[in-house]
Amino acid sequence: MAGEGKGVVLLGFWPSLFAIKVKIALSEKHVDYEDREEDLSNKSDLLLKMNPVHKLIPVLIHDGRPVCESHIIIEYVDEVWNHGPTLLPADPHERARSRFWADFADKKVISSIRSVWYGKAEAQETAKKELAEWVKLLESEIGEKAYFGGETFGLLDLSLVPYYWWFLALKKSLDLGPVCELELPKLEEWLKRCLLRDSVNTALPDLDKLCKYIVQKREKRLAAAAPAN
Ligand SMILES: N[C@@H](CCC(=O)N[C@@H](CS)C(=O)NCC(=O)O)C(=O)O
Ligand SMILES: *[C@@H]1O[C@H](CO)[C@@H](O)[C@H](O)[C@H]1NC(C)=O
Repeated sequence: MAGEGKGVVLLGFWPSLFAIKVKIALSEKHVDYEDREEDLSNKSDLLLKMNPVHKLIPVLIHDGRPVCESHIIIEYVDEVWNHGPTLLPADPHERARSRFWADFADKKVISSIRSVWYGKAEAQETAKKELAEWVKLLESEIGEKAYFGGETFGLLDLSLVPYYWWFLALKKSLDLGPVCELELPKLEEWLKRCLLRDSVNTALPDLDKLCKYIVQKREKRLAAAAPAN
């Protein structure tokens, strides 16, 4: 079956911020891979076989063997290619700090993003406030640093940049009220710096395309959830 031979295959889905993170990591490490889009409403046999536990993308298939969960994939990529870790900071405390904030985004920020995206009335209002708090927290965490990791682009930057891109797309496509008035000069400067990298630039989807996707999915979800009359 395709994907079980030698080489590197990524099972992904273009708007998925989990898949985007992995794409940036692969590109930073100059790994050649086949990017295979999944239809998440009709998952391939390969995906179900390679990630039978979660049945989620992204999955990295390296010489026929799967690696699942985006953060685990990124650390794997960092260890395996180009002579060991360069995306993870060398200092153990810095490494722990990077993992902490990447995990914070994967647990906290993602759930606010999902509720802002799909939530109705009150639930959506609450999620907007949470999202505002999370971005303010990240604005203060980057502080005067060029990158989240310090002087150089690393694991934490590639983990957070898709979140920030999604935040911009949500702001542009839905009515986020006061969230739009937030001043985030540090994050804006950081994003500009990140966008100068080919790895980031090619992995992030077109912002307008992402906005359209967000609006369409929200309408579909809300229509499906509405009681029939
Ligand atoms: N914790 C997982 C999350 C992956 C995830 O949520 N993937 C979504 C797409 S963004 C998915 O595959 N959804 C399909 C489904 O829910 O059936 C990771 O970090 O890789
Ligand atoms: C689901 O995917 C398979 C191939 O993986 C395809 O043959 C089939 O037509 C798809 N079904 C739908 C409903 O899109």
